[in-house]
Amino acid sequence: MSFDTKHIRNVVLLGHPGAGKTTFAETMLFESKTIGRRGKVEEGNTVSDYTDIEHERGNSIFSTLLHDTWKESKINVIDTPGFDDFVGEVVSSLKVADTAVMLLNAKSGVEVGTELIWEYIERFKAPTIFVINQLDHEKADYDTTLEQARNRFGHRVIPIQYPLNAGTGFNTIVDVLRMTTYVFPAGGGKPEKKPIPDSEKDRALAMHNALVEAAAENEEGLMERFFEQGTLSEEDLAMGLRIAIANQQIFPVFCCSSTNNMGSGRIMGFINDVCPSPAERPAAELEGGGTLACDPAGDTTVFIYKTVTEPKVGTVSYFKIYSGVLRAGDELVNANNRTAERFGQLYISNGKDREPVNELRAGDIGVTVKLKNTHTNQTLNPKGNDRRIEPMHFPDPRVTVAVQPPNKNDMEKLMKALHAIAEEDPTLILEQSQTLKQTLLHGQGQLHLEIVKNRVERTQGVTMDFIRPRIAYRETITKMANTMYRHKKQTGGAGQFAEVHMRIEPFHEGMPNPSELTVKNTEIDNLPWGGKLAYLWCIVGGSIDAKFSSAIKKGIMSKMEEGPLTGSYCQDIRVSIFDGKMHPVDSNDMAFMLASIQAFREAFTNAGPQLLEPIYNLEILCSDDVMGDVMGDLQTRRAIILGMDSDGHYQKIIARAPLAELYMYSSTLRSLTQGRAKFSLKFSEYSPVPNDIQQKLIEAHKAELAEAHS
Ligand SMILES: Nc1nc2c(ncn2[C@@H]2O[C@H](COP(=O)(O)OP(=O)(O)O)[C@@H](O)[C@H]2O)c(=O)[nH]1
Ligand SMILES: [Mg+2]
Repeated sequence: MSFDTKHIRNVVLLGHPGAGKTTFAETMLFESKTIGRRGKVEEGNTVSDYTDIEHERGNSIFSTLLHDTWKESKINVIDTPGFDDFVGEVVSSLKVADTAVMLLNAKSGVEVGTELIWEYIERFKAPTIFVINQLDHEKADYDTTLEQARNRFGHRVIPIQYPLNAGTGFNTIVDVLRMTTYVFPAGGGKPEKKPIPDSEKDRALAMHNALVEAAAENEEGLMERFFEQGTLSEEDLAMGLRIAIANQQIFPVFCCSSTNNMGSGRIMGFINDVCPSPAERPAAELEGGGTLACDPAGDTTVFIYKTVTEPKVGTVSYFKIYSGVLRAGDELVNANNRTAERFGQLYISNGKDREPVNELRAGDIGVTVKLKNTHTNQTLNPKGNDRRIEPMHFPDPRVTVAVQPPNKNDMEKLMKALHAIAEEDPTLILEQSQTLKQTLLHGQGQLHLEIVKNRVERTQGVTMDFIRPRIAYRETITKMANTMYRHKKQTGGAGQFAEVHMRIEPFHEGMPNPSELTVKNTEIDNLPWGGKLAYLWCIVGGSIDAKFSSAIKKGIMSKMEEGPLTGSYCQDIRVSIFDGKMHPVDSNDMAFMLASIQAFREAFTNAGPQLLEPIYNLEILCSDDVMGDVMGDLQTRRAIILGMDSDGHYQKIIARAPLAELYMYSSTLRSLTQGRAKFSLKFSEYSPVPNDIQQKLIEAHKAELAEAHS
């Protein structure tokens, strides 16, 4: 059966790992009678966590598409992993969802994962409801959790429910929207509705009025009626809430115990009654400008938000229909690469179970298989229409490892496997680094990379080792040096002769011409790896013919590419060629190039050579109690603290540190803080390596060369 756009609700479950998203999803499916038995995360039998890796780890790694029906609505539910290693899954799920459901754990309140995800909720301007879960836990603390949420996310966080008896015996919720009390039977499920007890009437009424006022606030008509009548009719209240939620003016708060199956029915009811349908969200933005309204009568536009490869099946593509109707058998054209694709079968999905359907309408989310050449972030339309939904933007990688197979012969196989995974996972970047002569994997965290490794080994049968990536050092000089070099070879017939006199200096923008030299020609090149080479031709009186200038420069460039200290790129150097000698027969380009290489090497060594290393800006957010440990650890990493800022019960640390000291920082930080910190990383600049470390690096390079030549 196919659902009308106005009866579709797309929700994404978000929250810190362990908040109870997967368990909550399970109770939604159970309460809506989509499944007959509730699985448990611990027993590895939930609908959402269905992969082997998830069973082994005991938590979600991938986003999972589920669906159920509640009253008139089909609710598509995307369960997401909470770890920031898998933030890509949060981004893609938020892209296609119309309402975010943020789960808070009543025993731990607002956590680092909550904070991280909030950034994305704001970025996507997603209508959001909060669910305070685990109210049955002996340490459940509703008031503190609510207070933290209001402190962090503002007064738009407004409770619709509060628990009467949070803790081990939890079974009662006061609902201040309906002004009723829900009392659940022992096994959960459908609650009994009772009047609000006298002792709670004042509190409930005050909360009800706050809710009504907030709902009226953003609509002039409602505000007037509110002032006239002192309250709002149920219809007006529902309308006010709809508008306020769609516009992110209210983030309502609900109560729940997922394991005891208490509360999910009311939340699904609210999603059905009040949360926006896909057509009630702002029109989708198109790449290159313009927007596309979610209209079932329009041309069909399908956006792929996720692809995975499944054994036996091949490519599985998850999509949202942004406009029109998609029918099984339809042929559409990929607007990104012009491939014609047939949607042979359409499915709706509950984890690993897929059910075929004949058609899906604008706003709905579905699955298809066996598309030939269509990947995440691409859009398909009928032939002749090439609109593209604005693609998703994923965060920059935060960890890098070099990979190699234990057996060198497996390299090709490994690359193929990694390519396939990188194609599915936009947060994984595979790089063949010419500079470092290593294959690099950039990801969101060590856990992310471990999962990739696990998948490669399991599905492709290739093993791989993670090794520390080399660091892309740079070389430069700190003072001026003059040198001359004579290249002379007499072998039988024609000989080789060239003599070059050069001066090298540190280059900086706008520096005056060198004293005592007459500059005939200046070339300033931007180097492909950053920094500059200034090349000055200062030959007067023709001691070297100008035709050899480019050979001399070529010699210099060859050393700039492979610096004299450690073989790294050189940058920000000015070379002036001011004298030399030629031989009428034996001088040629080759001779001048060789002379120039030697002259440069010698001059460089005498010019206070300095290694530079990449420095990164770090931003760390951690809870108060782990701040000391985080700072202590930073001190062992040659980090410089630039600033600190406290933000609720969180501390923000801004620091700079050399990349060489940040290998696997994500996992250190996680174990140091038990997951109560997050960080981001951005390249800042190159800066000088301390002397003792420079000496060690030079020695290591010498040893490497000696080994290569032995
Ligand atoms: N006591 C209690 N435990 C819960 C509740 N919801 C989930 N849990 C437990 O919390 C753990 C994490 O749950 P899970 O659904 O995997 O959390 P997720 O990481 O947010 O998907 C599991 O051991 C669940 O059994 C709840 O409402 N009450
Ligand atoms: Mg989960």
